[in-house]
Amino acid sequence: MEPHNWTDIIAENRDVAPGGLWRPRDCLARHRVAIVVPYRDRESHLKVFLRHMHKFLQKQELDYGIYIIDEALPTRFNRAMLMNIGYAEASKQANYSCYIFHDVDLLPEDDRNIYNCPEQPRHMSAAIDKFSYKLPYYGIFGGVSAFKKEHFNLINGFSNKFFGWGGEDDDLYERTRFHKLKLTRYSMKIARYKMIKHNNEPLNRPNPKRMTLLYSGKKRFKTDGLNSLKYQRLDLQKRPLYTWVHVNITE
Ligand code: NGS
Repeated sequence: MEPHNWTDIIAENRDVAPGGLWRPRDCLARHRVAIVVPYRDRESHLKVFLRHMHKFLQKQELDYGIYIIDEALPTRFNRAMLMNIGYAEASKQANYSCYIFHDVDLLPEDDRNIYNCPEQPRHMSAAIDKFSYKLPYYGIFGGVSAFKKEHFNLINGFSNKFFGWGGEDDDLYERTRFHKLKLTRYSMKIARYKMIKHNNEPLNRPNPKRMTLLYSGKKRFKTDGLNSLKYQRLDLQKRPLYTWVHVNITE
């Protein structure tokens, strides 16, 4: 049994404009924030995510839009490439100054976890319940990360080469360091997230080449990323609670 149906979730969020856009009515928000979510076949997560996120972001009085980047079958899932596509597609829709790259199964727990982009890139999901709210290793950069537009451009976005699970976030960390940017985090009390439970996906198996790609990544920072991004946009729909971008990519 599904805990919520779309009709109810849409009804709870009447203020959200088509495409999943919202802005405060009585003040001008300082930041325009695009939330970019890589996605494939996780409808039950998406419902929980949207219910949580619209309320959460509105409390922060942000001017935001939610972009769900849905990868068509049969290509292996490429989380990083979907982030790059989300960046490119959201940029065509509005003049965002801040991009938050967000897994669909992570829910921020603390209202002090402000979804803006500070001077330096921020790893947002430092304390996840699944890891007993501890950081698994210092350079971990997966889950949720925030970049100012200029910084994401500077590092040439994510690599497009990581198909399957793992490594793409470590490569992002290396790109960030290489460009002399500093990874920042909120305190572990604030950066708390709940992970929605799921079984490991058969379509997102660990990529056996991820270590090789990671170790040779530096050679490709300049040529593999936003400037080499190729995809086919199959559809874009401004759905009631999010902008849906359906894309085809090839390996
Ligand atoms: C590392 C992966 C990262 C991943 C992290 C946490 O080993 O991509 O585990 O994963 N790096 C490589 O595989 C090279 S988690 O336990 O959250 O699924 O983000």
